[in-house]
Amino acid sequence: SAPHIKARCPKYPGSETQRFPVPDDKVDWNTDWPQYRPVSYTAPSVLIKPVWADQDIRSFSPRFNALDGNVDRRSHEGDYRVEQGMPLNPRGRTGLTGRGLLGRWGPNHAADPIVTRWKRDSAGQQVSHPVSKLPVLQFVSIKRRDCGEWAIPGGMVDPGELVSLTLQREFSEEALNSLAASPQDRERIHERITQLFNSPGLEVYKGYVDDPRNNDNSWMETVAVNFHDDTGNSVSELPLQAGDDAGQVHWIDLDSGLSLYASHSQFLEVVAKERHAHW
Ligand code: RP5
Ligand code: MG
Ligand code: MG
Repeated sequence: SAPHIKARCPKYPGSETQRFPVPDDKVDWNTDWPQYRPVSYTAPSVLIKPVWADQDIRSFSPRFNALDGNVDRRSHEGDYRVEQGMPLNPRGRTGLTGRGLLGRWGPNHAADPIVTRWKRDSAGQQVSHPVSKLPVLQFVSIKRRDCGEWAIPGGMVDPGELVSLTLQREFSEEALNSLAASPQDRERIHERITQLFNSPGLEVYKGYVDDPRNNDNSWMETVAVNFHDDTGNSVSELPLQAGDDAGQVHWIDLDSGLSLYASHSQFLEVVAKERHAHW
């Protein structure tokens, strides 16, 4: 796989901390680099010990590469290295150690629901792309409030939570604003989308995410699953409303020119190819 890029962004998100610059040819841990002096940084929001975060590495003994109580510290990428008690990013150096904005040492597990429909004109006919001549897919995208980038409405898997539940819950929270809905409306939302989310879905990616919050000792991993509303009469008709960590929500056309958060466009490319859609 190509060396991670966003995990080496010069300025660490939400801070003024600058990463130690890591050139492409020094990303691999197997490349000797005695001059490497990564910056240590853990965000104040993590240091105050919220429930979703681990303790300081010196004050507890996590079981890495294992299911540790109900915290899954296994990686989708296989066993990662642990050196001097510290887990090592499976994709290599990032110029920063600690946890940054991430709660868990090692892998931080997320799930990404990719909800799609065919683009249609006002007469309800599928729209094809003028150049590729292939039908155009649209997906539900949210604008992240932390960085302003458009993204899949994904989120963290709670300890012990089934990924299938995370997918539906995060979609409801971020794209349908279920957290702010009345109990009645929440029930209605739930009824409308349960059928789609109970369908098997198409798993398009499982593994490391090139996320700007990553660092040498903690990183994002995800399971991205595509739920497709082929006829356009299930979620396609639901009113989208941004909620929780999403500032806006829209149906966006799938296209190779999309510039999205982390490595999300890579997941959408798989969806487009699998469904023989324009990319
Ligand atoms: C990305 O961060 C994942 O792909 C997922 O979309 C997201 C989860 O983090 P939060 O949205 O909870 O910040 O790496
Ligand atoms: Mg969320
Ligand atoms: Mg999110």
